[in-house]
Formats: sequence, C-alpha cells, structure tokens
Amino acid sequence: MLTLNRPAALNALNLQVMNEVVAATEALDRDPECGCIVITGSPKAFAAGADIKEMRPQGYLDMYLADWFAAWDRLGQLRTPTVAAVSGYALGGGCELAMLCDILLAADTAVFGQPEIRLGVIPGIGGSQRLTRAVGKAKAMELVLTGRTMDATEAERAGLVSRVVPADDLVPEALAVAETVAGMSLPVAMMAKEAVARAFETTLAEGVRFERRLFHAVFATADQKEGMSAFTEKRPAAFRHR
Ligand code: CO8
Repeated sequence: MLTLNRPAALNALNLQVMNEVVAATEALDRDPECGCIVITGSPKAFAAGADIKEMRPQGYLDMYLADWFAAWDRLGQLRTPTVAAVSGYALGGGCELAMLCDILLAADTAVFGQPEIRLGVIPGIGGSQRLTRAVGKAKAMELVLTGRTMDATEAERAGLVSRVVPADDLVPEALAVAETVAGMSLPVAMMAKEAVARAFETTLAEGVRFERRLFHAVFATADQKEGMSAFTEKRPAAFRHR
C-alpha cells in the first residue's frame, strides 16, 4: 500500500510526488509477489489536487517542454490491479489520480470534483475524459464547468466509485479487496483488468473480440485447471499465478 504523505499541502501532487508514486508503483508492478496495489491518502485528503503553488509561475513552454504530468499516464498502464482508497478531498489531480486506479473505494467523508476552472485552468491528468466516461456528460459538464464538488453518496450514485464505507473502515476494506484480488491468478487478473479497460478504448464488437481471445488464452494457464478442479472437488482454489 502506498500512502500519500504531504500533510502540510493536503497531499497536493507536485512533480516529486508524481515521480515517487509512479516509480513506486512501477517497481511493484514488476514484482511477481505483488498481486494488487492500494493507493491512499490521509483522513482529510486523498489529494487536494495538483500543486497550485508549483504550477502558478509556469508558462506554456515550461509545461509543454516538461510534458507536465505526462508521467501520471504510466499509472494507467500498470498491469497489476490497483485500488484507490479515498477519504477526504479528491479534487482536481486527486480525483484524476483516483480515476487512474482500477477500483475506487470511497470513505463516507470523500469529496470529489474537478475545480480547476476556478483557478483559470482545466483538468490535465485525464479528468475531462475519465470523469465523463464514469459519470456521463450531464454531471461531468456541470462539475468541470462550475467546479462543484460531490460527496461520496452522489459519487457512488453517479458510478464514480464502486462502494462507500465508513471512514474508519476504509483502509482495512481496501486491503481486504486487494487481498482478494491478489489471491486470484495474477496473469488471469491482469487479463481481466485489460479486458475491462479495453471497454473504454474501443467499439463493442472489437472489445468483445478482444475479450474472447483472452478468454481462450486463459485456458493455457495452470490456474484455469486449478480453479475449475477446485470447484469440482469442492475445495478452495490455490492459484500458482501461472
Ligand atoms: N496545491 C497546493 N497547495 C494546496 C493545495 C493544492 N492543490 N490544496 C491545498 N493546499 C495547501 C493550502 O495552500 C494550505 O497551505 P498553507 O497552510 O501553506 O496555506 C494547506 O494545503 C491547507 O489547505 P487549506 O488551508 O486551504 O485547507 P482547508 O481545509 O481550508 O481547505 C480545500 C481544503 C477546500 C481542499 C482547499 O485547500 C482547496 O480548495 N484546495 C485546492 C483544490 C483545488 O483547486 N484543486 C485543483 C488543483 S488544480 C489541478 O489539480 C489541475 C490538474 C491539471 C494539471 C495540468 C498539468 C498539465
């Protein structure tokens, strides 16, 4: 589990945080012992956005030449499943970071939004795209154009988060979900993640074709034999991740 820990700035995401989070998650992604990655923040803030103070003096060429925040895209390319455990503020880049994860669990204290417009900018880590795909145009337009935030209940109703839990239960619940995922066959979980993620990238027919190819491929794994044998033998499966 990774915990964002910049309390003086409500976990604002500066370049250092970005580089550290991306490097740490990529290292876990390469670790065959790691079956799921959890990212969380503090009770008050998952992350209150990209670091406004760091961005304020930048000009267009600074942002363009540094390809500011492009490294966050690598989080979306991890093969290991990821869980965002969000309590408190998940605003701007914080909301975008949560949406880069595969499973989004929220505490009842969570607050989501893309308030960039109030700062004279727009979302820059995929918020305009991922929020719209998650909650639809009507709500995304309102949130992005007005900067209004939504609480955990509204976020769950809108389909942004998979579940809302009491704040005290958030981290244990996220770890339990991660343990469940990590207990599955790792290659099969990777393929399941890849198949669901493909739904955001392609047509229905192509997505179903992609799923079918992966579905056939899992029959080449020892874990498929184990999972189906365990079912017929009425015992828990012990996946060997191959
Ligand atoms: N960046 C930098 N510092 C921050 C940020 C931030 N996003 N958020 C909070 N802080 C700092 C505050 O400045 C304050 O520091 P200090 O004590 O030195 O003044 C400290 O954290 C505590 O914050 P507050 O005193 O404001 O705490 P409150 O509880 O009163 O308020 C809020 C909490 C409502 C979350 C408030 O802090 C707030 O509105 N924060 C900004 C939220 C926001 O606008 N987020 C969007 C940022 S922009 C963004 O994410 C754009 C991404 C696109 C980049 C594109 C690049 C290509």
